[in-house]
Amino acid sequence: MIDKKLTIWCILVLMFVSSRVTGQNSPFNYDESRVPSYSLPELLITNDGTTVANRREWERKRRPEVLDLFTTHMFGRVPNHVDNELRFEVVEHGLVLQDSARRLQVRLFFNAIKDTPAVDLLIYLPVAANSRDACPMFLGLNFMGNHTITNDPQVPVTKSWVRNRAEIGYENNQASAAARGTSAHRWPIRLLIDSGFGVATAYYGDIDPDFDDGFKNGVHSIYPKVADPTGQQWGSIATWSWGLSRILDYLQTLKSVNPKQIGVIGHSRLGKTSLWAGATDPRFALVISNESGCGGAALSRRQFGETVQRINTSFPHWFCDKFQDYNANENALPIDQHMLIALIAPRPVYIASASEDLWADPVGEFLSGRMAQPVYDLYGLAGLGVKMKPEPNQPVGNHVAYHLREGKHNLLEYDWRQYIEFAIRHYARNK
Ligand code: GTR
Repeated sequence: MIDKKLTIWCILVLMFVSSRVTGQNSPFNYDESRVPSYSLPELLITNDGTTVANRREWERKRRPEVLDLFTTHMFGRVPNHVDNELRFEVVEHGLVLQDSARRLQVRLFFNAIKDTPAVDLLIYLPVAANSRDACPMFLGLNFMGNHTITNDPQVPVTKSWVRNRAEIGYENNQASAAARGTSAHRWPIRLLIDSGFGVATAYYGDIDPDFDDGFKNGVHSIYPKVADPTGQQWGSIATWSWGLSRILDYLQTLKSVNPKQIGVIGHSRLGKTSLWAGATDPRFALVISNESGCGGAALSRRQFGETVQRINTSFPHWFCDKFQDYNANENALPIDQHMLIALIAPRPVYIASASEDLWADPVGEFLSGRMAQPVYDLYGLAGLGVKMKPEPNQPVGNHVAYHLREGKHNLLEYDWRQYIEFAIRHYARNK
């Protein structure tokens, strides 16, 4: 019986992996010529039909409307009574990387009660040896626990619920020390520190474990589900984004950090999360979407690779229930993902894809950046500067930037090098 189950499971995984890479034998479309014709919702026409002519009208009228449309139809609404005042406790600090960086471990409690779920924050800051300037930072959530992003033995193994993964010793939904450093390639701390950047991360499952449990765990457990016939309960992506804002509250209090130079970054589902965090919280100085795909930077109407129906079926807890109305019904959405990018304007946004990551639709990710341009135009800011998706490893753009990294779905040093340059360029301009 177990063998049979295992075999079926393996076949499903193989089908998914092969469809992700080659697109063969897949019910999903990987053929550009089969992308349906579609027209995108108007970015600059308000719900009552007036055309937005300037920044003021965008900021006063259309932007709040678009933000509300994403909240209502896609990500869900943070309950009004959520307590945004978290408590912070510094748990540990020390010097690392031959004393060129300071490590800070901080525990965030969701509210005043000590036993509520907590988020463990791991921060590395450059030791400003020859500079009096506060540092810029990147903040991003991680997939497997803080101990997986570094070989630093001072970072404890997460005690939170984790998805089982035998290859790194995760069993019975418990993390293991065997996973230490296994995601370090995604977090080039040395490169960041040497480039003058601080970096902060937390395990996303500390905020809300990534499975569909009907609002029983993580931050959802403190604010239990109330009946909502409109289907606007906040999904997990909204909770993770909210958590990023709470972490930002803390980072902005650090003296050695420039509070106006904290960018948010995320890969894949956490790229969807960083985009929503950037849209909802203008304090994020720049936003990076690494291969965020469907529900992130990719235009839903293209139905290329992962579709709305597929994402809502595999991950019903990521979005609000209302988003299910658009399964195989993308054209009924009052929004598409170019409008999510536009919500970040006038702040810089970087969208990245990978050449073998067709599941995330690199063309659709590029196009959402291009179609957000009318809002950047209102601010007189240059965007991608090209009409077509560039060749691999040829970054393009200005306030909206893009690259297609050669290779698979991942977050690699190549990507980080582009983000660091992008941030240096923009922060130098806004000094
Ligand atoms: C996939 C999902 C994508 C993406 C990815 C990830 O299974 O279909 O939307 O989010 O997971 O987060 O790794």
